[in-house]
Formats: sequence, structure tokens, C-alpha cells
Amino acid sequence: MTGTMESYRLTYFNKRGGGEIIRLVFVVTSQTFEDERLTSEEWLKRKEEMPMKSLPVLHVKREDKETTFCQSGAIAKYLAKKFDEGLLVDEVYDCVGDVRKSLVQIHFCKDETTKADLQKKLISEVLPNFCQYFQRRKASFGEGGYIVGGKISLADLAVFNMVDSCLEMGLKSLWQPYPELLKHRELIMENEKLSDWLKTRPVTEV
Ligand SMILES: N[C@@H](CCC(=O)N[C@@H](CS)C(=O)NCC(=O)O)C(=O)O
Repeated sequence: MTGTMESYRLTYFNKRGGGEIIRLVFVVTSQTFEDERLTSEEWLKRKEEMPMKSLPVLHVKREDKETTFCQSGAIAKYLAKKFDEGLLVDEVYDCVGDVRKSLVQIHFCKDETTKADLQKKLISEVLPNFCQYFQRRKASFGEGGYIVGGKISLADLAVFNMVDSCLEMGLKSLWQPYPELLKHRELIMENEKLSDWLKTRPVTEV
């Protein structure tokens, strides 16, 4: 815990789903929180304001400033650790995990019609949404091109690894509409320790 007083509002649906693990952490740590439960109608009105257009989200209020974080795993980890620099890094990590899941699903899909539908969703929804998220988080919390703070973190490595793996697999066209992600990849590749590793790591399948 950093010492700054915080208050919490958890927004999720009126079910257990991905929100319950967070509620359980609040309960076992005896932390008070507002348990905001949206109906489907309320969700449709509020969806656009959410970082990744998904729930759960945790609104963290420090003094007068409120920040909204997504990703159930990241939020749960944060509340368990009470270590605030970790939350944003874990959030980016899990957002990358969602995009990777879509990519893997497409990669292994055997049915051509389903595959075409998944690809359409990836191009029109998943990637633009992620890129917008990436740019906003970098603008709000990053410095010098990094996503969180002014130095390389697990958040940068997670984004880099996903984009880089796609390029290695010949999927460059996926990322061409997002030069900021390609630029971020270049920045990460310039890291001294990493650039040595990238040159010398075993050549394997992605
Ligand atoms: N990996 C994310 C998944 C978020 C997610 O898919 N949330 C679903 C509910 S469990 C959602 O927001 N669905 C509503 C929608 O997409 O409109 C997390 O763990 O928070």
C-alpha cells in the first residue's frame, strides 16, 4: 500500500462472472467498496466509457482523481497486493492476453465460415479497440514511448511480443494500420539487453 487513501467502486453485471473474484478479495481483506451492478440497458449506455469496453472495471479514487481500470485478473492482483504501480502493468498484460486469444482462436479455427467471421471481428473491432486503448494508456501514464512510466516494463514486453510474433508469422498487414504499435516495437528492440537476445535467441516457430 502506498499510503495514499483510496476508495473503490467495482462496476460489473448483477452476477458472479468475472466480477466475483474481485468482490471476494474485497471481502477477505475487509475493504469497503461500492458494488455497482449494471443492467443490460445501463451497460449499453456506459460501454463506450470503459477502457476496453468490457466489465468488470474498478474505479479507484485517490483524493479528487478517479481512474478506471479494467481486467479482472489485474484488478484482483492489485487489490491482493495493494501495490499500485503493478495494476496498470497487469492491466496491459491482460488486455494483450485478450487480443492474443482472438489471434490464437483464428489460427486454430478449422471451419472456414467461422474463421472468416472471427477475422472480420479482429479487423473491425478487436485491433482498433486495442490500439485505442494502447494509445490512451501510453498518453496518460507513459513517458518516452513506454506504456507505463519512463522505462521498459512487462507491459511493453507483452505488447512487443504480440506484435513481433505476428510480424514473424507474416501477419504484417494486421499491424500496418497502427504505426504507433510498430514504432513501439522498434523502441523496445533498441533496448540493449533485449536487442542482444533478439539477435542470438534460438530460431524457433512462434
Ligand atoms: N479478460 C477480461 C474479459 C472481460 C469480458 O469479456 N467481460 C465481459 C463480461 S464477463 C463483457 O464485458 N461483456 C459485455 C460486452 O462485451 O459487451 C477480464 O477478465 O476482465
